[in-house]
Amino acid sequence: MKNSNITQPEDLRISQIIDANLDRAREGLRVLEDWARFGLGNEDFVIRIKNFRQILGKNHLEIYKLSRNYIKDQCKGLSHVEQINRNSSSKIISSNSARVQEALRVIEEFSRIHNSKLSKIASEIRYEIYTLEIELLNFNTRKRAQLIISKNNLYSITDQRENLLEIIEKILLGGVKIIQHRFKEGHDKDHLKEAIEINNLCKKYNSLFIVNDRLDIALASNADGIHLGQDDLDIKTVRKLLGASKIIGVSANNSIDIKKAVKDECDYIGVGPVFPTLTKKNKEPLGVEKIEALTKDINIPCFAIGGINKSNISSLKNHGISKVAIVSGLLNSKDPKEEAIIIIKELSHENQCKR
Ligand code: TZP
Ligand code: MG
Repeated sequence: MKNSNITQPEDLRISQIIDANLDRAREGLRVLEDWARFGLGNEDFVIRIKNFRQILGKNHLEIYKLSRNYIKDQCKGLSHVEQINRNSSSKIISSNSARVQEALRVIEEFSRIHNSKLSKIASEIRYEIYTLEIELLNFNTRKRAQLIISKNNLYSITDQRENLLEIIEKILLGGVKIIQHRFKEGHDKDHLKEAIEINNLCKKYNSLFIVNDRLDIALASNADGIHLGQDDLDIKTVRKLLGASKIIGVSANNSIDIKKAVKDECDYIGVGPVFPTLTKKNKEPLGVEKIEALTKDINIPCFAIGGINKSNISSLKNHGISKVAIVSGLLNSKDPKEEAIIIIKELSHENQCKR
């Protein structure tokens, strides 16, 4: 051994423990790395995880490998029911981060006397894995939400009315996967209560719950994200306060605001009003051509909004617009579930448009 700090452990059982745990840690890291690479497409995570794997690889000395079969492992092949329950990528991230953390702790303890360098490395990487785990989970949550936004073309926005929850449930039953809670009047404590109720409904139907304007209500109701207007808090401030796991949507109605929202890394944009609407009376409609021109080169999802209902969707589709956000067209419908089904079908790919 070149490094004079490293001595043969006095007991081969210790070498065997270190060998097993270096394997364990490196395997766990490989699982995380492959998810970062193929599941998240995130190069930064891949580089960080690969670096940990390589450091451990370099420190996986012959003396450890040679002790691999010193004592026959009686526990080989033992599994736990929890392993079968890892049915989501988040659970896989958590369990493999724990696997790496535990293995590193064992290495840290058992190498302390004969290989202080390895012990220190194990301790340092273990702390970094705690942070990495949270970052991966946050990124994963946001990725999932982004996927829902990119795959779903109908976005339903609420207004304020008595039987709102009942209607929302019907809309969710119709297959809508994105709901925004929008309110302009009333008391905050009522808004929060309603937000929590809508969020629970959304979770029941695997749908996203987004709060309009209000960061406090979004945080307190544990919404999946927030929708900001041009006069609300800016994206960067909201991202800092809301964290990396949440969605931020922005209303932008001109090319400058749209470009700024994209640069500030918002997750989607609402553009409108397309048509005249009673829901936002004092805004001049932009028209379909203008919305097409504003959104055609934007590489994040753009939802047209304002005065949209099942009878004017074909004119949007003729201009290549296939994502819409609707307030009254769904809430005022006699049969919101059926209305949602019809609109989703109209917007779908079978009903092809230019892009
Ligand atoms: N932003 C631009 S238009 C609009 C908003 C919030 C209101 C859309 O409501 P409706 O009832 O779908 O026309
Ligand atoms: Mg607003």
